[in-house]
Amino acid sequence: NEYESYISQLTRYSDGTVKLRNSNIELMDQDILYHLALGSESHDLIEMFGDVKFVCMGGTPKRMENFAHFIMNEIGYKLPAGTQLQDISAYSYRYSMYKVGPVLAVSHGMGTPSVSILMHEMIKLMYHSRCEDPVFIRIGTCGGIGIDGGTVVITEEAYDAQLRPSHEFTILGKTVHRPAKLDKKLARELKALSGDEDPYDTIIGKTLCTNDFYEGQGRLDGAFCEFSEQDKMDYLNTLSEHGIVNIEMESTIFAALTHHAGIKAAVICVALLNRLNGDQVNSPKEVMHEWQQRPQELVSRYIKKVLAQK
Ligand code: DUR
Repeated sequence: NEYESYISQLTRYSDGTVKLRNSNIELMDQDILYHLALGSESHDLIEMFGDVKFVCMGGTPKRMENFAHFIMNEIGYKLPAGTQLQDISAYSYRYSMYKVGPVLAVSHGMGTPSVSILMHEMIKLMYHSRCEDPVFIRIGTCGGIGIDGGTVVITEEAYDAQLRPSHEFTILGKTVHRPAKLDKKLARELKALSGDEDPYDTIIGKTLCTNDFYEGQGRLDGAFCEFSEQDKMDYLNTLSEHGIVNIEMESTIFAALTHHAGIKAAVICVALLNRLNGDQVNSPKEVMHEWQQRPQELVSRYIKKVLAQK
């Protein structure tokens, strides 16, 4: 449609490389990506990252390091003899980043502010590196609503805590909303890669994004709780009536900034529990570890499929 082609003109050069919607950047002598420990002059970003096609993000450094090793094996990528995977952003002491051929695995921390800072720098990294048509995928965890722990959820649309399909920014003291849109086609493509043989469900649904894990997600077990169990259940049921199947803390900012940048994006989270049954995350750690492989497995199938088409 018209809006999409407008966004695409704003955000893409004809060769598919990322255009920045900020003319200040090209006027600067150098651009320091402070929280990644990279810079446009200190590093040859085109040489380092020019071939990146898939940017996979998740909360913790360890999970993303595991993902990097996993995807290396899956796509049969060989590191030069005698070398090891390295955390490219180690000296930021903020985020971790691993590169495996066309795949970047980056940790984004918890919640909106952390993801927001990273997204600005990752989008600029795509621009400086002249990456062509990169796809961003968040691989995360969430609380399910009416779904079992271990279920994989592909986000169809992200909603803020007031059930608006957008992310609210405060810029120069003013409130700005940007649509929290994800690529519907990509979501369907990912869903199609979930196998009938998988011993768990993979579903597409709406995701609620909150600014807190406890009171913000209607938990009864935070340091404070000034609502009743009935209030909590009423709230979760209202969410469910709106088609919301899971709750996490990053989807609206991730969707809003990728969409604003014209970057194709998806959010895939595994549910760690069914919030209709409780609030504590108490499954054995081996079980949760296995569950967290599930979104990675789906992303791997997608990456292998795209690479095979090239
Ligand atoms: N998360 C939630 N709620 C849950 C389970 C997981 O927000 O019930 C996600 C988002 C956040 C981190 O990054 O995991 C909090 O544990």
